[in-house]
Amino acid sequence: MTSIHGTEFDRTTAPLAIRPKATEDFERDGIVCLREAFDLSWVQELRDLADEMLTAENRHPVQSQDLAKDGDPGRFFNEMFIWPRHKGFKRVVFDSPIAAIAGTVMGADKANVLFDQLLIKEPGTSEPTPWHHDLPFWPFQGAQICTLWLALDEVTADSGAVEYIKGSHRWGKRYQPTSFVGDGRYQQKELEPLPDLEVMRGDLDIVQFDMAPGDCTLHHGLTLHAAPGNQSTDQRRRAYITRWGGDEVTYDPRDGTQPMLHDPGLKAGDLVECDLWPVVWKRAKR
Ligand SMILES: O=C(O)CCC(=O)C(=O)O
Repeated sequence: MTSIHGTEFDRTTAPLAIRPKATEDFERDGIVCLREAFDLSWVQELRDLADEMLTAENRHPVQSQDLAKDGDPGRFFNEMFIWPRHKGFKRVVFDSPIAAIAGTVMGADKANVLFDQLLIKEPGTSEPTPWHHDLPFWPFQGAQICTLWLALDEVTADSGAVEYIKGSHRWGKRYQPTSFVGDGRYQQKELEPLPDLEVMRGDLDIVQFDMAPGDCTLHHGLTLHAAPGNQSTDQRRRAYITRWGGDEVTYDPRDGTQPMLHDPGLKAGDLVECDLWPVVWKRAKR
């Protein structure tokens, strides 16, 4: 047991917000939204941490970027692999219910943190997040890989809520990663190009959630998703995003994947379990 904000908290137990159906929905649709999954004290802590990162003077040369194009009136801030570099984020990863939620929803016996990320779209940001699915960006293989997207603000379609194509994790496809900075830096020749999903939109089952601070979504590593810019004039869109591996996730270093924080010291095919990708949660014996 860990003591947080004066209350005893067992972080091996996922909160009640995880409906028994959540794992079923996640498996079927590749996306599930959990309401009130995080206590507002965690949300406030993360808001403060996010704002600290926004004004940090020494940005990481690789893991930190401003993604909005020149002339965009807003700001699209991206920062990755934060917890290994910042004890405030480390506390959230290890002491909040975040790992238990990810592991429980994936139906896994354990959850390893792969990396964390802030994606912040300030009001007036026109830059959309392009359609993509996550797994081809990363040097991992496995069926239990997911992303937890935690809303730190009210999120609506207007302020940049993410859209997800339900069931796309079961299409049996792996598409070329689409670089968020708009170049072809993550080309992998064995992958097929992403079809024009905007043209196909009418035939797709697309879901988008209005979210309150503390709500989160979990999407599968192969679920296709995108997000509009933040068209609002005064509503910030701060998201704290964590990436998780469950059971039997292995290391698959390939050309054309996103740079990790450092060499994990693993061989191809090794289970993803090391200092960079530690186990944060284990299921209590069933
Ligand atoms: O927040 C966004 O704009 C996109 C999120 C995303 O691509 C992700 O969570 O993998």
